[in-house]
Amino acid sequence: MLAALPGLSLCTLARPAAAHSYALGDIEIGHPWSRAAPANITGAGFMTLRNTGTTPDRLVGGSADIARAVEIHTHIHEGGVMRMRPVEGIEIAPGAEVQLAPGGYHLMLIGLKQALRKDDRVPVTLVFERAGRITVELAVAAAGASPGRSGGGHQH
Ligand SMILES: [Cu+2]
Repeated sequence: MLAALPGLSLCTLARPAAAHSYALGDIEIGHPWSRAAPANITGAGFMTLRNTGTTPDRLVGGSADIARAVEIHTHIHEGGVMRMRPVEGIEIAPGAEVQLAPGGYHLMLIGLKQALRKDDRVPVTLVFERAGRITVELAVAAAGASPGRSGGGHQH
């Protein structure tokens, strides 16, 4: 098996200007991004995970210099309220694509040591059960941005 090159850019097509992607073994990480946030609170990380191989893999953790801890969260509806709940990992089946996006799975950047500013690139290390670890850069969008939109604006 070939060793993966961390940070290898695939240079995706038909994506907004800020789009960027990475490959690690059979796992492709598409457009990791975040939203502008002040220091000392909690930030979030979003991306697309794709398994191009024939064996299931799982995102099982992460870390970032900018945060005290990185957790994997999902959102659940509970009594009509959206709540976040930590999960132990996110399964990526062979051929599957899993979205980490607002309202669903996301990385939680607990205890930001500095503010996330629009257009910053924030290194975050992702750990996969099989593929191993890779450091990707979250492209910071405006507060309230949603996937595939470079501007701010409000959605929902
Ligand atoms: Cu969360």
